[in-house]
Amino acid sequence: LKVVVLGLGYIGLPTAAVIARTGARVLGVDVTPSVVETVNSGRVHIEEVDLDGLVSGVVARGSLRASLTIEPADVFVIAVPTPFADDHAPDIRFVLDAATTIAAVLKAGDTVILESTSPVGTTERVRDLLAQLRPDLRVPGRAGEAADVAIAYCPERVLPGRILVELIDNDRVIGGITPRCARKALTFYRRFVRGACVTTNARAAEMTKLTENAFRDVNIAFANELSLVADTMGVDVWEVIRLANRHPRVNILQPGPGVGGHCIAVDPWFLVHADPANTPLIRTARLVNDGKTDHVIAQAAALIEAHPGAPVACLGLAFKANIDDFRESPALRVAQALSERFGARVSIVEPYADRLPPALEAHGATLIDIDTAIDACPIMIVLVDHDVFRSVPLEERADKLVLDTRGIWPDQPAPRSPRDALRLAG
Ligand code: SAJ
Repeated sequence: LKVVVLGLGYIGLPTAAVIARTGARVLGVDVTPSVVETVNSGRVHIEEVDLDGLVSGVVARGSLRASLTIEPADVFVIAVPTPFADDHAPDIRFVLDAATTIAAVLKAGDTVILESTSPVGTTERVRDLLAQLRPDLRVPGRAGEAADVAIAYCPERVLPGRILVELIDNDRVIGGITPRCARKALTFYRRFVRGACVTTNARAAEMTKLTENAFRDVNIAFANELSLVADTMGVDVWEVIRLANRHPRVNILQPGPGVGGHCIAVDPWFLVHADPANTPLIRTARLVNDGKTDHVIAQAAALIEAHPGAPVACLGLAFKANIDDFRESPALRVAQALSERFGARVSIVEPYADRLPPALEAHGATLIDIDTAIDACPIMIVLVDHDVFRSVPLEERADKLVLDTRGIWPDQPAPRSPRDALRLAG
């Protein structure tokens, strides 16, 4: 079996490597020369648990290669980004580019699978584009009609930090343009997926993916809204959630400085954009989560202003714990806003970064380690729940002024909130 994976990013590269491990010959195609070179030398350009060893192994065995140009294959997997424009309209240009690339080498008997998170109807657009570019091939149409190629949508569902485990263990939803397409794609996923493979149609599979991430966003928004109310009431939100979650049918997620990453902060907009009139809840959740970041910026600024001259450490830039991914990160937004306002008073601790993003450096922020922060910074703004921050014992931070947006230090003495700090400061 020969497989081409288009897009060697956070999803494409691990997927390509896992397929290569099953004995298939895999070609990874990417538009970025440095990515192709890195993979061909057996190395990885992204940080993900165990990915480096897997990639170096399959590249050394010759099962995985990377290239800027496509080759004929039996199965094509599209794993390219689907960003959105300023008005939140989904941008499926890269998916259509990938389909155009595939059209050049497509032959009867091949399977084309879209994995990128996409607005409902995208797989049908891929089908229509292939039909237009390759009038010599019969693309799937109605159920029961014969077709030369199979086309399906199968969303990735992996969690950064657990990608190699979840690629294999998670259940997969496989949506075919027709039931025959779904069955063909299912045979492919059965090579490496241990979880259940459930088939449906392409539109339902597309909406399922958007629904999963919108569900999480709405639930995080609930936690974030609670954190604001609890603050007004002078109650510890973490304790309230812990206690409420003892109810057998309540399971509240954790508040934070907002929602980041390239999925949960993006995908709900695809639903809102498709049907604005019927999505007030999903839309509001997005606004609540983005608004939480502004709230944290205001809280932190109030704390810093109440203690003139005191050095400040922002703990974390990543969009969530224990990863090196800074895309759409609320922590980064907070750190940026604070360094813009308070300049070189603000230092950043981020064990997953070698250097600061230029926008932060431009305002005089420096990257320091956690020990230096403990020694030098009386004000600490916790923005990411990295294990290395969580493990700082009370005796090293008892006298600090802390704004803990992730609830990692439940034993921190007051002032735990900036309101308390301001009260103490008079
Ligand atoms: N977050 C909170 N509170 C929580 C949980 C998360 O504030 O209780 C924040 C995180 O700090 C982060 C953001 O939400 O900023 C998103 O993190 P996440 O761990 O919820 O999700 P992602 O973006 O890493 O991965 C999600 C997953 N989707 C779901 O859990 C429904 C993953 O399974 C998907 O494959 C991935 O999106 C994707 O690629 O779509």
